[in-house]
This record gives sequence, C-alpha cells and structure tokens, in this order.
Amino acid sequence: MQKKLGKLALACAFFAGAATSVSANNNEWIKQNYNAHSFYQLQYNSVPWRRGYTYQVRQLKRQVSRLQYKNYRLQDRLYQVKETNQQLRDELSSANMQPIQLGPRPLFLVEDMDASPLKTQLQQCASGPFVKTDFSIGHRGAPLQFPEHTKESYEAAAKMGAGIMECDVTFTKDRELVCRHSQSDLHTTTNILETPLAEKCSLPFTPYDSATDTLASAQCLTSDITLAEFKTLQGKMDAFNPKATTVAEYLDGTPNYRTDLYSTRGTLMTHKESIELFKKLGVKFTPELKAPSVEMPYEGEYTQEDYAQAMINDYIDAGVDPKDVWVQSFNLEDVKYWIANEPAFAEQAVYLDSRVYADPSFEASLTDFEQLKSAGVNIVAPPTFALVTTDAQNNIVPSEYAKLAKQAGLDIITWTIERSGPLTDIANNPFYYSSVLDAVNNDGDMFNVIDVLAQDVGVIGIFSDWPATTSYYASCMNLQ
Ligand SMILES: [Ca+2]
Ligand SMILES: [Ca+2]
Repeated sequence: MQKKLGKLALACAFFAGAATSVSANNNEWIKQNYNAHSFYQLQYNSVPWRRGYTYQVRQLKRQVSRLQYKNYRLQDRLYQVKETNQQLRDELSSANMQPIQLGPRPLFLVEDMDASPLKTQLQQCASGPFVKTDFSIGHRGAPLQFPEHTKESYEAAAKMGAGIMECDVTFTKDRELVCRHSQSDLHTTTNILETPLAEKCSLPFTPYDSATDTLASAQCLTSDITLAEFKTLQGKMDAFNPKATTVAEYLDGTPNYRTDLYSTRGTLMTHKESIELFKKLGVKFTPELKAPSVEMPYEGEYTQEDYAQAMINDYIDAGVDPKDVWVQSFNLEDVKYWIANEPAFAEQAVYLDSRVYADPSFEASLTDFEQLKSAGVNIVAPPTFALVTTDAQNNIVPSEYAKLAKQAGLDIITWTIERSGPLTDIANNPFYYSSVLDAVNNDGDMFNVIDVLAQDVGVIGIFSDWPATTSYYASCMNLQ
C-alpha cells in the first residue's frame, strides 16, 4: 500500500517537474516575441503551447485517475485483509484455537520435584508456549475441582489444553444417552436426593445407623428418570459422607484435596450435547460405554448391541470423523461388536483393561496381547500402576505388561493422573501408584511417573483429572 502511494507521489513530482519546464519555455517564448506581436497574436501563437500543456495535463489527470483507481483497489484489498484478519481472530478466540491456560499447578508440581535433569528441563518450560495436545485427555472433564461430566468441567479441561475429552456414556429411562460415570451414581454426582425426583430413586436415602454401624446409603440410577428429568439436576463433586444422618450431610463428602468451589452450577449433559460442546471447544472425543446397572436387554428389548450402536450413531449423526473418536469399553465384547459392525470407529477403539486389578490370576503375556491384536484390538488402556514398576535402584521403569503390549504391536493409553490427592499421603490412596510406592513420596514425583509413561512406555495419551499437568509435560516435551 505504502509502495503504491509512493509511486503516486513520484508520478506527481515528475509531472509537476515537466509542467514547470514547459512553463519556463513558454515564458522565454513570450519574452522573445512580446515586442513584435500584438496581444492577440501572442494569444494566437501560444495556442500550440497551450495545446501541449493541455495534453500533458490530460495525461497527468489520466495517470492520477489510474493511480486513484489502483488506490481504491488497494483500499478494497486492505479491507478484505482486515476482514480475514478479524475472522482469524474470531477463530483464535473460539476455544478451538484459544490460547490455553495452565494455571499455577503444573509449576507448583515442577518446583516440588526432587532435583533431577527432568526437573531442570521442566523448569525451563515455565513460560510456555503451551499448546493443546491429544496426549492430554480430560478424564470426565477436570474433576479434581469441577463436578465431573458437566459442561463447566469440560470447558475447564479444554482451557487446560486437553485435546481429547471423555463422556462416560449411560442411558436414561427413555433410553437417551447421557454423560455419567455410572448408570448408578446420581446420588453422589448430582443433587437428586435434594429434589422431588428423590422419590424415583431405586433405593431411597437411608441415614447412618450408629446402633448397628450401618453406613448411610442411597441408589439413584439414570434409568430411574427420563432425560427431561435428568436435565433438571445439578452436578456436584462425586462424593458422599457414609456417616451422614441427613441428606445434606450425605451430599457433603467432598475430600479436602478437592473443592466445592465450582459446584454451584454443574450443568448436566446428554451424550449428543457433549459432542456438540466438544466440537465447539475444538477437542476430540473419547466416549466410554459404561456397563449397565440394569439387566440387559433393558425392559426386555434394548440389547447391549443396541446400546453400543446407539453411542456410535450419535457420532455418525453429528458428522464426526471416526479418526477423531476413541470409543472405550471395559467390556471386550463391546469392542468386538464395534470391530465387526463399525470398523472405522473400531480402528482406534480402546479396550480398558481391568484384568490387572479385577482378576487375581491375570498375568501379562505376549500370547494374550497378540490374541487381542489379532482380534482387531489396537489400543489397550490399563491403569497407570500396571505400566510401571521400580528397578533395583528404585528407579521407575516400564513393567512387563508395558513391554509385552508394545511387543504385540498394541498402542497404550493410561488412566488416571491427578486422581490420588497429595502424593505425600499416597499410602492412604495408593491405587494408581501401587506398583511404584517406594519411588513416590511427594507431589513432584508425579512428573517422574508421567515421564516414564511417555518416554519409556510410550503411551499415546494419559487421562488426567487436571489436564493442565499432562498438557504442561506434553508441551515441554513437544508431544503431539
Ligand atoms: Ca471413563
Ligand atoms: Ca520423591
């Protein structure tokens, strides 16, 4: 633009110069002929000069008008560029490309690490840049602080750079799919017991009985209520007080390392709504088909296959690319159903492996993993403890499970980081670290586990209750 205006100025200067020189010649001619000619003659004789003058002025005007036109075109182009720029800004400000915010926790954990080259490396990433990554999976959203499977929890996880988000899928009385970790957890994850819908619960609230030391209980299933009723509930932190004598006490059980600070508006979501929200947030999808808490076929006709298919149908209906979806199930039969019936979605279906804690006789073997692989399973996902162990020097190293699964050509995803509370107190909540308890005694040790999972085990993603932590690591190490 400036270049063009410069040219215009140059052109004007050139023609102004030409005009001055014509004018000088003209004056000379007038001087030479003044005495010999009448004013009339002078006027007559000056006509060729005037003609030349007029011609040049006309040329100059044409040039100016051409430049003005070019200028107009450039202005138009500039406007278009500005408009495109604004569109890009709009896209950037949509969550899809939104700069992520990791908050203070990841650095708090880094500073808490024992001295090591890894600590030094992670410290050097303190000021970013941080980017969204598929390595960082929002486990039910960001339930370390936000009520799980709520809009607010998902939005928080996306803000923290989770590239993939989880909706655990179950169904209501009218067979609508909704996001809940279990078909049977409304009494601990929502305010249902405080609402008129409490009377629809499978088992009503029963207070703690100190005489017999019988713990407080209730059971409210998503299939106890309709979708419309489900949508009237409010999400809360998943917890209950087993010694409660009132509903209010029962609901008030959040562990002290979590918080109720964000429980004031937990918006419940259907599976379909989660798909639309995740699209808007620019994150990918990892729905888990939860085992039903009711007998299947439900009401004698809704089969497990219907249910497994319904979950896939929601992605097909929403026009989601199967490459952006990692369907999960603990039930190998569900995975096999997808392999047989929805091969595009089965390509990256995740078999959640509970055998490592639910089956005392289970021992990882190459044969077992090869059988899974040849059945069409491409990704296994055991809990973190199954993938790591300690060596003679108490270093965290890959487990046999990890080595054999990789050897069989399986990809590995694992769960769940940030679900154990303070690691200084890990003995009281050891599940996820049970194989490396001797190597874990402060919060910063979490990064040592993440590092071994990422670099030595080679997991493709980690579920986290606070995705900022895994996002920080992934950005620092340039993981995709
Ligand atoms: Ca899950
Ligand atoms: Ca330590």
